[in-house]
Amino acid sequence: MSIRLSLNPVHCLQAAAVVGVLAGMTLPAHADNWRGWNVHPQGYPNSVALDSFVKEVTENTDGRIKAKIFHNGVLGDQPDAIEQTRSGALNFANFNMGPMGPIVPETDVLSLPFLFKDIDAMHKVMDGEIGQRFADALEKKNLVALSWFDSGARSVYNTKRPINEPEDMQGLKVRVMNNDLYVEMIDALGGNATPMAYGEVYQSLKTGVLDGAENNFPSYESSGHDEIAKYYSETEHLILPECLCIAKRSWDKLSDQDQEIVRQAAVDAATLQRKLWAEGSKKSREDVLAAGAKINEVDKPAFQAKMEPIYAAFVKKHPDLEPLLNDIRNAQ
Ligand code: GTR
Repeated sequence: MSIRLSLNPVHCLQAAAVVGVLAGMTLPAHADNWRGWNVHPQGYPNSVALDSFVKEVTENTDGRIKAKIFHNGVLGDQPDAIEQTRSGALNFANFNMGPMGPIVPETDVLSLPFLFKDIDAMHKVMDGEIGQRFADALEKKNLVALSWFDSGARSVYNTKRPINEPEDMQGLKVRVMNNDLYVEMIDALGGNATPMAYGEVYQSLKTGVLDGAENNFPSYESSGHDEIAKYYSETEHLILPECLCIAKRSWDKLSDQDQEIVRQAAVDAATLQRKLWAEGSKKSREDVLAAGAKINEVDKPAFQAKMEPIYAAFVKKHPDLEPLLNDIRNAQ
Protein backbone atom coordinates (compact mmCIF):
# COMPACT_ATOMS: atom_id res chain seq x y z
CA MET A 1 0.00 0.00 0.00
CA SER A 2 1.39 3.41 -0.83
CA ILE A 3 0.71 6.49 1.25
CA ARG A 4 0.53 9.78 -0.57
CA LEU A 5 1.54 12.80 1.40
CA SER A 6 0.40 16.14 0.10
CA LEU A 7 2.84 18.73 1.36
CA ASN A 8 1.39 22.16 1.85
CA PRO A 9 4.29 24.64 2.08
CA VAL A 10 2.54 26.81 4.70
CA HIS A 11 1.94 23.83 6.99
CA CYS A 12 5.55 22.75 6.51
CA LEU A 13 6.77 26.14 7.62
CA GLN A 14 4.47 26.15 10.67
CA ALA A 15 5.60 22.66 11.68
CA ALA A 16 9.23 23.63 11.31
CA ALA A 17 8.65 26.67 13.51
CA VAL A 18 7.04 24.59 16.26
CA VAL A 19 9.86 22.02 16.18
CA GLY A 20 12.39 24.84 16.34
CA VAL A 21 10.77 26.42 19.35
CA LEU A 22 10.47 23.08 21.17
CA ALA A 23 14.08 22.21 20.43
CA GLY A 24 15.25 25.49 21.88
CA MET A 25 13.53 25.19 25.22
CA THR A 26 13.79 22.76 28.08
CA LEU A 27 10.47 21.06 28.54
CA PRO A 28 9.33 20.95 32.18
CA ALA A 29 8.98 17.48 33.71
CA HIS A 30 5.33 16.48 33.88
CA ALA A 31 3.81 17.87 37.07
CA ASP A 32 0.57 16.78 38.72
CA ASN A 33 -1.33 19.87 39.81
CA TRP A 34 -3.21 18.99 42.98
CA ARG A 35 -6.10 21.05 44.32
CA GLY A 36 -7.13 20.61 47.92
CA TRP A 37 -10.27 21.55 49.85
CA ASN A 38 -10.49 23.06 53.33
CA VAL A 39 -13.50 24.67 55.01
CA HIS A 40 -11.52 26.75 57.52
CA PRO A 41 -9.95 30.19 57.13
CA GLN A 42 -6.23 30.84 56.89
CA GLY A 43 -4.50 30.66 60.28
CA TYR A 44 -6.89 28.02 61.72
CA PRO A 45 -4.91 25.02 63.09
CA ASN A 46 -6.09 22.75 60.25
CA SER A 47 -5.28 25.39 57.64
CA VAL A 48 -1.74 25.89 58.93
CA ALA A 49 -1.23 22.11 58.90
CA LEU A 50 -2.59 21.86 55.35
CA ASP A 51 -0.26 24.67 54.23
CA SER A 52 2.63 22.66 55.64
CA PHE A 53 1.38 19.48 53.89
CA VAL A 54 1.28 21.35 50.57
CA LYS A 55 4.79 22.70 51.06
CA GLU A 56 6.28 19.36 52.08
CA VAL A 57 4.65 17.48 49.19
CA THR A 58 5.69 20.05 46.59
CA GLU A 59 9.25 20.33 47.87
CA ASN A 60 9.93 16.66 48.52
CA THR A 61 8.59 15.49 45.16
CA ASP A 62 10.83 18.08 43.44
CA GLY A 63 7.73 19.57 41.87
CA ARG A 64 6.38 16.28 40.46
CA ILE A 65 3.31 17.19 42.49
CA LYS A 66 2.39 20.85 42.66
CA ALA A 67 -0.18 21.08 45.42
CA LYS A 68 -2.39 24.05 46.24
CA ILE A 69 -4.91 24.28 49.06
CA PHE A 70 -8.09 26.38 48.82
CA HIS A 71 -9.14 27.53 52.28
CA ASN A 72 -12.46 28.94 53.49
CA GLY A 73 -14.68 26.44 51.66
CA VAL A 74 -14.34 28.41 48.42
CA LEU A 75 -14.53 25.15 46.44
CA GLY A 76 -17.94 24.25 47.91
CA ASP A 77 -19.44 22.82 51.08
CA GLN A 78 -18.25 19.59 52.68
CA PRO A 79 -20.76 17.11 51.17
CA ASP A 80 -19.94 18.47 47.67
CA ALA A 81 -16.22 18.38 48.33
CA ILE A 82 -16.45 14.76 49.50
CA GLU A 83 -18.07 13.83 46.18
CA GLN A 84 -15.51 15.80 44.20
CA THR A 85 -12.63 14.12 46.00
CA ARG A 86 -14.19 10.70 45.49
CA SER A 87 -14.37 11.35 41.76
CA GLY A 88 -10.84 12.78 41.61
CA ALA A 89 -11.98 16.28 40.58
CA LEU A 90 -10.32 17.42 43.81
CA ASN A 91 -7.10 15.71 44.85
CA PHE A 92 -7.02 16.06 48.64
CA ALA A 93 -8.99 17.47 51.54
CA ASN A 94 -9.44 17.69 55.28
CA PHE A 95 -12.82 16.13 56.09
CA ASN A 96 -14.74 15.84 59.31
CA MET A 97 -16.12 12.33 59.80
CA GLY A 98 -19.61 13.72 60.58
CA PRO A 99 -20.81 14.41 57.03
CA MET A 100 -18.99 11.26 55.84
CA GLY A 101 -21.64 8.95 57.35
CA PRO A 102 -24.10 9.06 54.42
CA ILE A 103 -21.31 7.78 52.13
CA VAL A 104 -19.24 5.55 54.40
CA PRO A 105 -21.70 4.02 56.92
CA GLU A 106 -18.88 2.67 59.13
CA THR A 107 -17.92 6.25 60.00
CA ASP A 108 -21.38 6.78 61.52
CA VAL A 109 -20.13 4.87 64.55
CA LEU A 110 -17.91 7.91 65.25
CA SER A 111 -20.97 10.16 65.23
CA LEU A 112 -22.63 8.36 68.13
CA PRO A 113 -22.90 10.82 71.03
CA PHE A 114 -20.49 10.44 73.95
CA LEU A 115 -18.63 7.58 72.22
CA PHE A 116 -15.12 8.61 73.26
CA LYS A 117 -14.44 9.33 76.89
CA ASP A 118 -11.98 12.08 75.94
CA ILE A 119 -9.73 13.33 73.15
CA ASP A 120 -6.79 11.12 74.17
CA ALA A 121 -9.03 8.07 73.91
CA MET A 122 -10.07 9.15 70.42
CA HIS A 123 -6.42 9.47 69.35
CA LYS A 124 -5.55 6.09 70.82
CA VAL A 125 -8.36 4.43 68.87
CA MET A 126 -7.83 6.25 65.58
CA ASP A 127 -4.04 5.85 65.56
CA GLY A 128 -4.31 2.08 66.03
CA GLU A 129 -5.82 -0.90 64.25
CA ILE A 130 -9.37 0.49 64.52
CA GLY A 131 -8.34 3.67 62.72
CA GLN A 132 -7.02 1.45 59.93
CA ARG A 133 -10.45 -0.20 59.68
CA PHE A 134 -11.98 3.23 59.10
CA ALA A 135 -9.31 4.01 56.52
CA ASP A 136 -10.12 0.72 54.72
CA ALA A 137 -13.83 1.63 54.67
CA LEU A 138 -13.02 5.09 53.26
CA GLU A 139 -10.75 3.60 50.61
CA LYS A 140 -13.61 1.44 49.32
CA LYS A 141 -15.34 4.77 48.60
CA ASN A 142 -12.26 6.15 46.83
CA LEU A 143 -10.81 8.20 49.67
CA VAL A 144 -7.35 7.40 51.03
CA ALA A 145 -7.17 8.59 54.67
CA LEU A 146 -3.51 9.15 55.50
CA SER A 147 -3.76 10.77 58.92
CA TRP A 148 -6.25 11.89 61.55
CA PHE A 149 -6.69 15.46 62.73
CA ASP A 150 -8.18 16.64 65.99
CA SER A 151 -11.41 18.56 66.20
CA GLY A 152 -11.94 18.70 69.93
CA ALA A 153 -15.33 18.23 71.50
CA ARG A 154 -18.50 19.75 70.08
CA SER A 155 -20.99 21.53 72.34
CA VAL A 156 -24.25 23.38 71.73
CA TYR A 157 -24.56 27.15 71.64
CA ASN A 158 -27.52 29.41 71.04
CA THR A 159 -28.86 32.95 71.02
CA LYS A 160 -31.56 32.48 73.69
CA ARG A 161 -30.44 30.98 77.00
CA PRO A 162 -27.90 28.80 78.80
CA ILE A 163 -28.58 25.09 78.43
CA ASN A 164 -28.14 23.20 81.69
CA GLU A 165 -30.54 20.30 81.33
CA PRO A 166 -31.82 18.61 78.16
CA GLU A 167 -35.22 20.28 78.81
CA ASP A 168 -33.61 23.66 78.11
CA MET A 169 -33.23 22.60 74.47
CA GLN A 170 -37.00 22.48 74.02
CA GLY A 171 -38.05 24.13 70.77
CA LEU A 172 -34.61 25.50 69.85
CA LYS A 173 -33.80 25.47 66.12
CA VAL A 174 -30.32 24.00 66.02
CA ARG A 175 -28.13 23.60 62.94
CA VAL A 176 -26.49 20.20 62.52
CA MET A 177 -24.04 18.81 59.97
CA ASN A 178 -25.37 16.76 57.11
CA ASN A 179 -26.13 13.43 58.82
CA ASP A 180 -29.46 11.97 60.00
CA LEU A 181 -27.86 10.81 63.23
CA TYR A 182 -27.50 14.42 64.33
CA VAL A 183 -31.14 15.09 63.58
CA GLU A 184 -32.05 12.16 65.84
CA MET A 185 -29.67 13.47 68.47
CA ILE A 186 -31.12 17.00 68.66
CA ASP A 187 -34.67 15.71 68.37
CA ALA A 188 -34.02 13.35 71.31
CA LEU A 189 -33.28 16.44 73.36
CA GLY A 190 -36.46 18.21 72.30
CA GLY A 191 -34.80 20.66 69.89
CA ASN A 192 -35.53 21.12 66.18
CA ALA A 193 -32.56 20.01 64.12
CA THR A 194 -31.80 21.74 60.81
CA PRO A 195 -29.09 20.19 58.61
CA MET A 196 -27.27 23.05 56.88
CA ALA A 197 -23.93 23.84 55.23
CA TYR A 198 -21.40 25.35 57.63
CA GLY A 199 -21.01 28.51 55.54
CA GLU A 200 -24.71 29.37 55.85
CA VAL A 201 -24.95 29.19 59.62
CA TYR A 202 -23.70 32.69 60.44
CA GLN A 203 -26.37 34.41 58.37
CA SER A 204 -29.09 32.06 59.62
CA LEU A 205 -28.20 32.78 63.24
CA LYS A 206 -28.23 36.47 62.49
CA THR A 207 -31.64 36.45 60.86
CA GLY A 208 -33.18 34.12 63.45
CA VAL A 209 -33.67 31.24 60.99
CA LEU A 210 -31.60 29.34 63.55
CA ASP A 211 -31.40 29.73 67.33
CA GLY A 212 -28.20 27.78 67.66
CA ALA A 213 -25.69 25.25 66.41
CA GLU A 214 -23.01 23.00 67.87
CA ASN A 215 -19.27 23.05 67.42
CA ASN A 216 -15.87 23.16 69.11
CA PHE A 217 -14.32 26.40 70.44
CA PRO A 218 -12.02 27.18 67.48
CA SER A 219 -14.89 26.91 64.98
CA TYR A 220 -17.31 28.78 67.28
CA GLU A 221 -14.81 31.62 67.28
CA SER A 222 -13.45 31.58 63.71
CA SER A 223 -16.93 31.39 62.15
CA GLY A 224 -17.99 34.43 64.19
CA HIS A 225 -20.95 32.48 65.63
CA ASP A 226 -19.84 33.58 69.08
CA GLU A 227 -20.73 37.17 68.17
CA ILE A 228 -24.40 36.21 67.79
CA ALA A 229 -25.03 33.04 69.81
CA LYS A 230 -23.60 34.00 73.19
CA TYR A 231 -24.65 30.96 75.22
CA TYR A 232 -22.13 28.16 74.88
CA SER A 233 -23.06 25.13 76.99
CA GLU A 234 -20.42 22.44 77.36
CA THR A 235 -22.37 19.34 76.39
CA GLU A 236 -19.25 17.90 74.69
CA HIS A 237 -21.53 15.38 73.02
CA LEU A 238 -19.29 14.60 70.04
CA ILE A 239 -15.55 14.03 69.74
CA LEU A 240 -15.14 13.62 66.01
CA PRO A 241 -11.87 12.86 64.25
CA GLU A 242 -11.09 14.40 60.87
CA CYS A 243 -9.00 12.91 58.09
CA LEU A 244 -6.43 14.21 55.69
CA CYS A 245 -7.70 12.33 52.65
CA ILE A 246 -6.29 11.91 49.14
CA ALA A 247 -8.46 11.09 46.14
CA LYS A 248 -7.84 7.42 45.36
CA ARG A 249 -7.50 8.28 41.68
CA SER A 250 -4.62 10.65 42.49
CA TRP A 251 -3.07 8.22 44.98
CA ASP A 252 -3.07 5.26 42.58
CA LYS A 253 -1.19 7.27 39.96
CA LEU A 254 1.77 7.89 42.29
CA SER A 255 4.99 5.91 42.30
CA ASP A 256 5.81 4.04 45.51
CA GLN A 257 8.36 6.73 46.31
CA ASP A 258 5.86 9.57 45.92
CA GLN A 259 3.21 7.71 47.91
CA GLU A 260 5.71 7.49 50.75
CA ILE A 261 6.47 11.23 50.50
CA VAL A 262 2.76 12.12 50.54
CA ARG A 263 2.05 9.75 53.44
CA GLN A 264 4.88 11.21 55.49
CA ALA A 265 3.72 14.76 54.75
CA ALA A 266 0.19 13.84 55.93
CA VAL A 267 1.53 12.32 59.15
CA ASP A 268 3.69 15.40 59.78
CA ALA A 269 0.68 17.64 59.10
CA ALA A 270 -1.40 15.74 61.66
CA THR A 271 1.35 16.03 64.29
CA LEU A 272 1.47 19.78 63.70
CA GLN A 273 -2.34 20.12 63.61
CA ARG A 274 -2.78 18.33 66.95
CA LYS A 275 -0.19 20.54 68.61
CA LEU A 276 -1.75 23.72 67.20
CA TRP A 277 -5.19 22.41 68.10
CA ALA A 278 -4.33 21.89 71.76
CA GLU A 279 -2.97 25.43 72.02
CA GLY A 280 -5.60 26.99 69.74
CA SER A 281 -8.67 25.56 71.44
CA LYS A 282 -7.55 26.86 74.85
CA LYS A 283 -6.90 30.26 73.31
CA SER A 284 -10.27 30.29 71.49
CA ARG A 285 -12.06 29.53 74.74
CA GLU A 286 -10.33 32.51 76.39
CA ASP A 287 -10.96 34.76 73.38
CA VAL A 288 -14.69 34.07 73.19
CA LEU A 289 -15.04 34.55 76.94
CA ALA A 290 -13.27 37.90 76.68
CA ALA A 291 -15.57 38.82 73.79
CA GLY A 292 -18.66 38.20 75.92
CA ALA A 293 -19.61 34.54 75.45
CA LYS A 294 -21.35 32.95 78.44
CA ILE A 295 -19.93 29.46 78.95
CA ASN A 296 -21.55 27.00 81.32
CA GLU A 297 -21.19 23.34 82.28
CA VAL A 298 -24.18 21.06 81.81
CA ASP A 299 -25.72 18.10 83.59
CA LYS A 300 -23.87 15.63 81.32
CA PRO A 301 -25.37 12.38 82.68
CA ALA A 302 -28.84 13.76 81.86
CA PHE A 303 -27.76 14.41 78.26
CA GLN A 304 -26.20 10.97 78.01
CA ALA A 305 -29.36 9.33 79.30
CA LYS A 306 -31.53 11.18 76.74
CA MET A 307 -29.25 10.13 73.91
CA GLU A 308 -28.80 6.51 74.96
CA PRO A 309 -31.74 5.24 72.81
CA ILE A 310 -29.80 6.40 69.73
CA TYR A 311 -27.38 3.52 70.31
CA ALA A 312 -30.09 0.85 70.37
CA ALA A 313 -31.69 2.27 67.21
CA PHE A 314 -28.29 2.41 65.51
CA VAL A 315 -27.38 -1.19 66.31
CA LYS A 316 -30.81 -2.31 65.14
CA LYS A 317 -30.29 -0.52 61.84
CA HIS A 318 -26.63 -1.58 61.42
CA PRO A 319 -26.14 -4.93 63.20
CA ASP A 320 -22.96 -5.41 61.14
CA LEU A 321 -21.39 -2.38 62.86
CA GLU A 322 -21.99 -3.54 66.42
CA PRO A 323 -18.59 -5.32 66.69
CA LEU A 324 -16.82 -2.12 65.57
CA LEU A 325 -18.75 -0.10 68.13
CA ASN A 326 -17.92 -2.59 70.88
CA ASP A 327 -14.24 -2.65 69.91
CA ILE A 328 -14.09 1.15 70.20
CA ARG A 329 -15.72 1.03 73.62
CA ASN A 330 -13.36 -1.71 74.80
CA ALA A 331 -10.26 0.03 73.49
CA GLN A 332 -10.66 3.03 75.78
C1 GTR B 1 -15.81 22.07 62.16
C2 GTR B 1 -15.11 21.03 61.34
C3 GTR B 1 -15.48 21.21 59.89
C4 GTR B 1 -16.96 21.22 59.70
C5 GTR B 1 -17.63 22.18 60.65
C6 GTR B 1 -19.16 22.06 60.59
O1 GTR B 1 -15.49 21.89 63.52
O2 GTR B 1 -13.71 21.15 61.49
O3 GTR B 1 -14.90 20.20 59.12
O4 GTR B 1 -17.45 19.92 59.86
O5 GTR B 1 -17.20 21.95 61.98
O6 GTR B 1 -19.78 22.19 61.63
O7 GTR B 1 -19.69 21.86 59.51
